[in-house]
Amino acid sequence: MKTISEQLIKNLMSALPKPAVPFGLVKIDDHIERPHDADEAWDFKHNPHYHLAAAKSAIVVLYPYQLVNCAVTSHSAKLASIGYHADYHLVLYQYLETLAAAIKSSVGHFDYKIFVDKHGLDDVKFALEAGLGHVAKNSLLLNDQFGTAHNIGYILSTLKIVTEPNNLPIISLDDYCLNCNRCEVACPNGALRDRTVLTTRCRSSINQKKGVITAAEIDLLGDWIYGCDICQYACPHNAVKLVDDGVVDLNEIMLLTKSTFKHYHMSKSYGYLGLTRLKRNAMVLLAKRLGIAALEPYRAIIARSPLLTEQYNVLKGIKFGVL
Ligand code: B12
Ligand code: SF4
Ligand code: SF4
Repeated sequence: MKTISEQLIKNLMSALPKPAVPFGLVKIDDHIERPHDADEAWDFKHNPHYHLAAAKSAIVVLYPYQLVNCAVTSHSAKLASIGYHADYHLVLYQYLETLAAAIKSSVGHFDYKIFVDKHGLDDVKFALEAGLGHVAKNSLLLNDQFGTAHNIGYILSTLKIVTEPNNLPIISLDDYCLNCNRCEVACPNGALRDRTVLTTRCRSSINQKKGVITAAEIDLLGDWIYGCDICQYACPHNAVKLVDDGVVDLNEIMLLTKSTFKHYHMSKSYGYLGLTRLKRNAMVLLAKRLGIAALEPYRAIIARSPLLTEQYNVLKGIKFGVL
């Protein structure tokens, strides 16, 4: 079995052509306690051995990003900061691939699997166990240096980690939230309770859901076509930069073709939503702000898609207070 020390990882990371990122290590137990009724879905979410049978450790990395904010007009909408920047799924995956290759060239072959958001397992839990921060009241991992504006990724591998006995990762007992509750107050939908998100009320959850957005959900949507950063803006541990290109034009979204969508949007973190869901969100925001008449120029486009037609029918039944 191959071993690796924390110091070697640090040295290899500092030689990579990317900004320094905080990292931590997690030792994976040989035996994972499973509830008696655990099914495949449970294993996918909680059992590292389901993903890599001989997993011994994880190298967990926080990849910071700049939070951005900007003004919207009646026909534009905001993208979450992770949608403004290059797609973190790709960037962070590539970063971890490069790190894994550097480790291989140093210690020789080992098996590994990379996780960034969509690959299974609970990312916040891994970062927590790696001692990289604590779960904040906005439910995200809060790191003392980078606040909550970072993405989490890790290399699950068969490498045995060698740490100094007094240098083992400690689950953070610090709580940088203390008596603060600015995020809970700032959330326009009251979606934050007990450090978890009430997904039925969270705009980020609603604008990423599948299917039609119901009348009750439309009421909860704000200016966001993808995600929502309000509970991160509110946090004193985060810095927000004002930009003037952080919005998308809703009319332009309605006119996108498959190829223009692919060209301009597929390489962003919201590209996975696909063209139809993006148009669904644009339709909802246009109708909410300007009334159903704002969709008149797009009736032929809407008629070609069952989801957009269904969404149009929901919107038709709502009486909007037009801006
Ligand atoms: C599903 C999901 C969502 C859903 C539901 C979120 C949720 N909290 O359940 C929605 C769409 C709402 C969402 C929104 C966002 N998400 Co999200 N999401 C995920 C995903 C894919 C799975 C999370 C999950 O399984 N939730 C269901 C169960 C496990 O939730 P839970 O039991 O309530 O556990 C949550 C909390 O309780 C807490 N938690 C974990 N362990 C512990 C332990 C203790 C003791 C406590 C108290 C809490 C706690 O973290 C868990 C995940 O949020 C993860 C990636 C991953 N693979 O883990 C990213 C992830 C959590 N999301 C992320 C991001 C960036 C966001 C957004 C900021 C994006 C945006 N701008 O819109 C928002 C933030 C909303 C918010 N305030 O949380 C990042 C968070 C990075 C960080 N700093 O923590 C992750 C880790 C993706 C990544 N790899 O970077 N997300
Ligand atoms: S992402 Fe937006 S809607 Fe969701 S909990 Fe945070 S502030 Fe509330
Ligand atoms: S706003 Fe306050 S309560 Fe919310 S995550 Fe930041 S420090 Fe914690």
